[in-house]
Amino acid sequence: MIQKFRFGEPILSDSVVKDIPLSKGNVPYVQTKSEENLSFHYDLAPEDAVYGLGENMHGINKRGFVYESRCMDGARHTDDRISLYAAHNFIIVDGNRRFAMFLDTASIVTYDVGNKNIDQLIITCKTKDVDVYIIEEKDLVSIVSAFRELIGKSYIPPKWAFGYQQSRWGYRTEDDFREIAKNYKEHGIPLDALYMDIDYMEEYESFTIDREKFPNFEGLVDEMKADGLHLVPIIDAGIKVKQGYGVYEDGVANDYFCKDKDGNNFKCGVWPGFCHFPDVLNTKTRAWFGDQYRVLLDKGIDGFWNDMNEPSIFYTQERLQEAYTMVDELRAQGELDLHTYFGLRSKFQTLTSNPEDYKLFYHDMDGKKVRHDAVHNLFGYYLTRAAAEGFDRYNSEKRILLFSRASSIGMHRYSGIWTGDNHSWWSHLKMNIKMMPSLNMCGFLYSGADLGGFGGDTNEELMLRWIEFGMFAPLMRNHNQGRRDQELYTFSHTNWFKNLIELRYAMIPYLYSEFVKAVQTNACFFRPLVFDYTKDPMVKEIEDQLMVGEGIMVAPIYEANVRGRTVYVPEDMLMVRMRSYEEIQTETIAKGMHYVSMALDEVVFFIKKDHLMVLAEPKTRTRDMNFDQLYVLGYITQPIQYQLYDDDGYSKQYDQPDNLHVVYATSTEVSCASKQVQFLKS
Ligand code: MIG
Repeated sequence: MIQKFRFGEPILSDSVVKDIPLSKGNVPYVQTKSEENLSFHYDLAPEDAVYGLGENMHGINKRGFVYESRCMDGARHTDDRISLYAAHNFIIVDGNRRFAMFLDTASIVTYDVGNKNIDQLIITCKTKDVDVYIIEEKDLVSIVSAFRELIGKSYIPPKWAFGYQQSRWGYRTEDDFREIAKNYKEHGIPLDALYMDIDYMEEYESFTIDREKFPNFEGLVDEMKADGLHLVPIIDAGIKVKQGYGVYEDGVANDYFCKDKDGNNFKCGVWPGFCHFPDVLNTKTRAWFGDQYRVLLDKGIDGFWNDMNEPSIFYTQERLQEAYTMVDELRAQGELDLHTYFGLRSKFQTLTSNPEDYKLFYHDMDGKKVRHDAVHNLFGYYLTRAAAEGFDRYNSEKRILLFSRASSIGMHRYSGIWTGDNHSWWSHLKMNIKMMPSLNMCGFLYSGADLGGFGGDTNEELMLRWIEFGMFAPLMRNHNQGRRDQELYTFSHTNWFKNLIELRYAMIPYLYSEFVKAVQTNACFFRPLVFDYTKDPMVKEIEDQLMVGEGIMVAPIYEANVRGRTVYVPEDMLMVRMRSYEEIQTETIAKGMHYVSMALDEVVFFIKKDHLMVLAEPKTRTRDMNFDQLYVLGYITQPIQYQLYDDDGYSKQYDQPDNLHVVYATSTEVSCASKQVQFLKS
């Protein structure tokens, strides 16, 4: 059951797709206080776990920490961070009582989940204009599906986006891309996409191409396409202030940019230098911005990633001026004392992503002037929505790959997300594992982290372990800015990587099927064990094992120098150990605690009893795979049916009945009316 309560006059966010009649009276479960701020208080029982909050720090159970919904560009995801790039205001309390809350607001929200006081959950809103939804259901799975039904179906990318993807901030020329593609090919490592970071643009101007470095961009796209590879360019939110740059001139001429308090186009510094922000909260501007992608779509591009759309602000003239004044004053004073020294230092350290700067500009929300900070968390969402709506106008039949860095709930209908600038740290692999189910609860199914770690230098062991988890994630992209290259062929055991990536490809039939079904049924693709084993007291605190799709459990390694780990097996399962597509061992494993060895080059996963893993023979490109000839693994004790979802991978007719293929299996036989299927021989 969902109840909706309205406080003040919330700005419409389009986060939800269902009209819920307003309830009167008090919000149940919580104590509402409307003092300086609007806040909600709940006394946590000792056994209560708190889930949700999507892309944020710490574990699956959010207890013990403070979180904030404030889309923010910050490259160091250290334990003291309280927000990342997203604002996902969905929170579940599960224990003594069970309910969920969704706060529909584009402004800042803080969650103290038993931090200041271990027994208190306090949710504080920056604004008093909020829609609050309370969801009550019989279990966690139903709570999430009720919420997801409220916010609408998640985005589905083209099937090739389930292939392996390689990125790096540092590919600069046409030949760089040819070189990467060639190396992957020579090592026989499957690959579906190469990413173009900001260096393909002319002076970081979105929707332009540096013709010196990419004289034949069109030719490159075609050449890659012929080889089954997709080039995926980045789009930055800020539009460079520069005469002669069409997008800038067009934007100025038509008033498409956010304004400062005096009505001038708001200016701030990002990658291109001084920029204006497209006012994507305005319908006309959104259409204009979305149409800009055509320059690249026309050249055969069929995937994009939207970056810097929190929006990220490196500096403003206003804040710099303050800093200069401080320098002048302090210089005039002569010697600094400790206090003034630290003041000076912090003045410069706080130039970037400064909350004050987000109060300097305004949106024209179709006639209504709104200061940015009141709608801050909508910007990335609406910029990405602009793109998705543009793609739809361009060609409504075809799926385009799209994911964004900033997000809020609602955007999940238009695109996926990646989780931003992590580091090549073991702790970030662990965080990646724990974040995935939270993202799924909030509707972000097509998501993933930069495998291997974006910042800092990875090493072969970390890369292997990250791949061994990342091979289960819908978005499987290796991205990096470190000094050390981390393309998979740069390590010594390239064959291990080849085998692992082939295994990922082999699993695409299962991953894709489970992904689309999760979208259609508003389920989580990645789930904590407690979602499935509601009555098992053992699973409540297990956060380093996840359910993947309906039938699989993974227990990844996220620590250095270990060659195995303890796994809790919540029911009798089939343990599958794979070294390559040809080297597979299976063994049934009984419910209970087990120490399971996992060599560096092995991936181990578990299949629930009477469920199937469906595989196909891997190829070096998704398009070359035969999805009509399938192989299954399973531990079958009685006749079962598996609903396999499959489609052409491009068109949007997800509901066509012939996309569903029923696979029948017994312990000895397997069949399907519309696909060739047999047991995989181990
Ligand atoms: O300020 O485009 O998260 O993936 O490589 C850095 C350069 C800007 C941040 C993105 C990252 C990307 C990088 N960008």
